[in-house]
Amino acid sequence: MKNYRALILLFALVIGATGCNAHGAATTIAGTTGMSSDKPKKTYQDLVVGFAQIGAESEWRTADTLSIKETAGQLGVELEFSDALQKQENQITAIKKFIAEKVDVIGISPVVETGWTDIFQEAKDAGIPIILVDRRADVPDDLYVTYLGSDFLEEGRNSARIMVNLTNGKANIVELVGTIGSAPANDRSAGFREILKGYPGMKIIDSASGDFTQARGKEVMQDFLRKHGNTITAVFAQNDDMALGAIEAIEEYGLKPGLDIKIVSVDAARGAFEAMIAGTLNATVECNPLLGPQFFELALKVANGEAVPKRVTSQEGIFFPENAAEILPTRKY
Ligand code: GZL
Repeated sequence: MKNYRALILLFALVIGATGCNAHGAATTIAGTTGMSSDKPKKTYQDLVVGFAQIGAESEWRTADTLSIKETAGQLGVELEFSDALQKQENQITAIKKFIAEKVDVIGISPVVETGWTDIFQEAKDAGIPIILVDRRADVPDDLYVTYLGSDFLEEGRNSARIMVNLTNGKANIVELVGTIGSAPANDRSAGFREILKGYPGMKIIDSASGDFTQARGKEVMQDFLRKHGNTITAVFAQNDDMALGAIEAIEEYGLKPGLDIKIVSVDAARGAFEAMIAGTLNATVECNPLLGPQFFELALKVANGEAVPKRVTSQEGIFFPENAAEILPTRKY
């Protein structure tokens, strides 16, 4: 009798430790979605993905969201999409919802780098893999499967190299920083300063966050002009939206953006090309938001338990006023 009970107990334990996600795919114990050899491979049409987007703060983000949604529609993926209005607590709530819905894969662009370990562990315990898209999270490697996004450090380095050339190695620079604590803000600042170390004539005389928005970028630039006036000779804007805000502020102050004050920004969104054509922006370093196709390709592989690289970077260029008019019609965002 004892053996029979033991057998029943063992059987119950095994069943209790495994579960099924939204679509019947068995998940193995403690957090990995494994595919037994005899299970049929998932296709895009039976894939359910939860995506926790940051918000709609910039042209870049709008293009990124469009790429995710359009690609899901084209592939026939069931997409649960959440816009967090740039608040981490809303992204955490979204992940909890995706876990409850037992989606196959979770994608997230973390608004800031820290504060994710607990919720990512919950997803792992539920057997739902996480893909980082666009921005990095400061978590142990086992809590996400892969990170798809740009090399923000190199974007900062390239911005500085361009600024040195534009100013012949001598400038009083004000820096418009992105969202405080975000990977792009941290890395673009670090990469920019790494290059400037070699140029003592390049001085950062002020730095403040415009939170990646045009409105805040304008307000911060107005503050800089009140404090430093025409001693400012250059602006490093960590995205195009803040650069456009700075351009407005500089014009209202009575100086010529692009001439009196050189401006370099990041993203290479449509507004930047229009500003370069107007002569008010001197260069933009591309940060590609069209991550939808790569994201869903990774998501399907991950859902089928296939190996994927831990880091996937997007290819990007640098653009200048000389050929902005010719390139603008070819831009997708
Ligand atoms: C960068 C992305 C940044 C963009 C901003 O990959 O996270 O966030 O540079 C956007 O425009 O708001």
